[in-house]
Parts: sequence; structure tokens; C-alpha cells
Amino acid sequence: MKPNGILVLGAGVSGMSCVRHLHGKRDLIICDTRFDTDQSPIPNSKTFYQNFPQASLIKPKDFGRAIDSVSTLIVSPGLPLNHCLVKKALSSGIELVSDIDLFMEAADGPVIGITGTNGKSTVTTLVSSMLEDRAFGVGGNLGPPALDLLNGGFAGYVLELSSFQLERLAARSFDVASIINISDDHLDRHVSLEAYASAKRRIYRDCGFAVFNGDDPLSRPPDDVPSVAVNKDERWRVIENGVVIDGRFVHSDAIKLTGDHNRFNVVAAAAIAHFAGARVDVCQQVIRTFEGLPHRIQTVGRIDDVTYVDDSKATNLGSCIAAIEGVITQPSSRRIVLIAGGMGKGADFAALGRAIPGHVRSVVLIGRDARLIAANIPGTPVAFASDLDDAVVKARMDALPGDVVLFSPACASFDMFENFVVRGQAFTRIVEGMSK
Ligand code: UMA
Ligand code: ADP
Repeated sequence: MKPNGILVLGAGVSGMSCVRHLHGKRDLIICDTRFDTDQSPIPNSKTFYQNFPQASLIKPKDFGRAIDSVSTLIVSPGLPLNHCLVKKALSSGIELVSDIDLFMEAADGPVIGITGTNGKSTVTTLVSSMLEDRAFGVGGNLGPPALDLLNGGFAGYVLELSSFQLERLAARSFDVASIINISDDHLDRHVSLEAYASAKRRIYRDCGFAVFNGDDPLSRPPDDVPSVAVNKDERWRVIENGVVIDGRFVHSDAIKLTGDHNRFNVVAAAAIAHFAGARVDVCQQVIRTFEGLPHRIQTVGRIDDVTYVDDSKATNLGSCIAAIEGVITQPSSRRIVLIAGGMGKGADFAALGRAIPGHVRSVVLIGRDARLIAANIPGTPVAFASDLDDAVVKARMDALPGDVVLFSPACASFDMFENFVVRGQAFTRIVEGMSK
């Protein structure tokens, strides 16, 4: 075993950021289970060796032998830790580290870690805007991989972290750490909700300060961590008609984002930024102007007095329910025609059946788990669509003037699309095509 040797398993975005960071400093071997297939992330090894002459690419069949020549393994977040190659490596006593460990070791300046089932990207983006004048870099699960931020000349960092990144993180000591919420997601990868929550709560280990969701016990940090519980703390909460930020009231009309969940997000973001050094007036200014990210409850068209909303980033049930409850905020006869479906990741869709009454006129279902979802929403008019084009046509036929056609799939996109962005863009294109 070479004490200096590192084996990077996975040559995707985070794997390659590790290669860039470690090349020339450590003996590097890179493997990817796709190297033998036409989906290989490195189709041209010649170009790779021009850029990284001191590293070696190996095929999965040579992984076993490679383990003997290194002391450390990095596994990309997309690969489960119970993957046969990972189990083989760990049983040989090799040390497991992650790209985030390498980042934490090298980062100079405060690091904020943000996780949660839903709202990570929105809160992370808000926090980075609130800290913009302090030159914080933003990345991780969102945007550039963490290691790529290191040479950006930043004074501090805001990282969005997924459960996959946190479950394999060895060292951690974020200056401010936050879990926004925890609900069913990725249950095809984590064995239970508790295991998924435990992976997320690793973010709090040795952290300087925690911001958590006072309404969500799963998000709670250990008692010895100094913390603020958003919605339980008088100075940080959502109230009727607005929010309280560090004890100061901000009316809902002064918040650009809509929906209760987004009011929670702005309070959480302001608390995180404030405890990392942001000025409260800067936080309030950001809240007034931040319009939200694409594919999160984004209005993309109005046809025949029906509004079309792209919420393609709703890749799980919790986010879809937040959209259902947040899209029509005033009591009225308006209803939602929901387009949902895709890969359900083991979620229990009964909760969707409970969220629908009073909000949803009908549901149009697409994708692999369409029939599973239909079975969990008895009493709701349901149509099945062969693809997204067909779904939008069917939703348009169901919608009455004043209604909202909400594309909030509650599922991952990979059965039909490359990712949620491509899925959202497809929805927008279809709506734009219809309005011509
Ligand atoms: N894969 C293989 N064989 C390998 C390695 C990967 O088949 O040897 C497959 C994985 O199963 C997966 C795909 O390749 O289907 C990508 O996996 P990866 O680990 O190579 O992913 P990266 O390209 O490194 O991107 C990862 C995050 N992806 C995942 O966690 C799946 C990116 O988050 C993140 O932006 C990036 O690191 C930089 O930190 C994306 C994501 O979908 C946006 N995250 C999930 C989410 O938000 O729900 C967690
Ligand atoms: P993430 O990065 O965790 O996926 P995003 O900010 O990208 O979070 O939002 C993903 C989806 O979750 C969107 O559909 C959005 O409307 C919804 N969402 C955002 N914040 C919350 C929240 N606090 N609770 C529930 N759903 C939310």
C-alpha cells in the first residue's frame, strides 16, 4: 500500500474536481464503473493524459488490484456506499474521504454548510447574495464542485450539500451549518428516513453555530451546539402577513418569493447569513429583490386566462406539496391542474392524496411511477399521458379560466429526461408553442 496513493472512484463532476485538486500532489488512480461502456465520462484517454500526465486511468476489472497500491479512496456521490467496489475497498482497510473533506482541509476562511430535503438551492443562493459584499464563493451540490472554488480568491464559502455528500464526509466543522427540513427522499439509496436524516445531521458535527427548522424535529442539532430554531425563536420566524428577521418585521408584500415555504426559506437564509457576519439590512434588501431560481414555481406562460407554472425541480413529494399549498395563496374557486410523475424513489404517495382536496381539480400523470401515484390519490380525476406534450394538452383541456397548470412532478426525471433542467425547459417550450 502506498501511503501517498489515492484512488478516485467516479470520473463525473466531483471526481474530476478531485483529480484537478490532487494531481501532482498525490499518486492518483481514477476508475469509473462506466469506463467499459459507451457512457464513459472520459471517452478520450489521450486528452486526459495530456492534462493529467501523472495520473492513471484503470478499468473496473482492475479495481481490486489498484486497492493494494493506495491508502485512500474517494467515492463520487452518485455511487452508493454499498456498491460492490466500495465494499471491497473498505473491507481491505482503506480510508474513505470525500471531495468535501479535501475542501475543508484546504479552505481558508469560514465555511457555511446548507442541507435539507427541499429549499437547499434557494436558501444557498439567498445566503450567497446576502454575503456578496463579503466575497463568499458558492458551490457544492449546486454550481461548481466545492474544490473548484478554492482558487477563486474568496474570503469564505457557502456550500450546498446533499445527503450523499454528507454520508461520506469524514471531517466536518462548518462555521455555520443548517438543515432546512427533512422529508421522504432518496429512499431508494438510504435504507430509511432515519438513515437519510442521520446522514444529513452529520453536517452539525463540531460546527460553530446551527440554524435549523423549529417545526421539524429531524432537523435538530445536538443540544451542545449553539443554535437558532427558525419559527420557534421570536426573532426569526414566519408570521401572519410576513416574516421576522432578527426581531424586525418584513411584510409579505416586500418579499418577492411566494408561498409559505419560501417565507420560511428567506428567514432561514437571513439567519444563516447573519450568524456568518452579514448585515441585516443587506439581508432585507436581498429578500426584496430575489425572484427565485428557474424551475422552482416559475410562471412560464398564460393562455386563455390559465397560468402555467414550471416547478420541475420538485423531484420529491415534499416540494410538490409545498407547491400545491403555495401556488394559490388567496381563498378562491381557482384550482390547480397538476402534472406529475417520473421516478418516485420509493416515496409513499399517500401524502399527495391528503394534500389534493381543496386545491387540485385534476391530475395528469406521466412516467414510470404514474400508476403507483394514481393508486394513492383515490377520488381525484386522473388522466395518463404518453409524454409531456400529451400531458400539457390534457391539462389544458381540464383547466378552467383562473386555474393554474402546475408542473410539479414529485419525482426524479431520469426515466424521461436527462435532468430536471431539461425537463423544465421541455415544459416551457411546450407552453410557449401552445401560446403562439
Ligand atoms: N456513476 C456511475 N459510475 C461511477 C460514478 C458515477 O455509474 O463510477 C453514475 C452515478 O450513479 C450517477 C452519475 O454517474 O448516476 C453521476 O454521479 P457522480 O457521482 O459522478 O456525480 P457528479 O457528476 O460528480 O455530480 C455530483 C452530484 N451528483 C449526484 O450526487 C448524483 C451533483 O449534484 C453535484 O453538483 C456535483 O457532484 C458537484 O458537487 C447533482 C444532483 O443531482 C446536481 N444531486 C442530487 C440532488 O440534488 O438531488 C443529490
Ligand atoms: P433543493 O436544492 O433542496 O432541491 P430548491 O430550492 O431547488 O431545493 O427547491 C426544490 C423544490 O422544492 C422546488 O420545487 C421548490 O419550490 C421546493 N421548495 C423550496 N423550498 C422549500 C421548502 N422550504 N419546503 C418545501 N419545498 C420547498
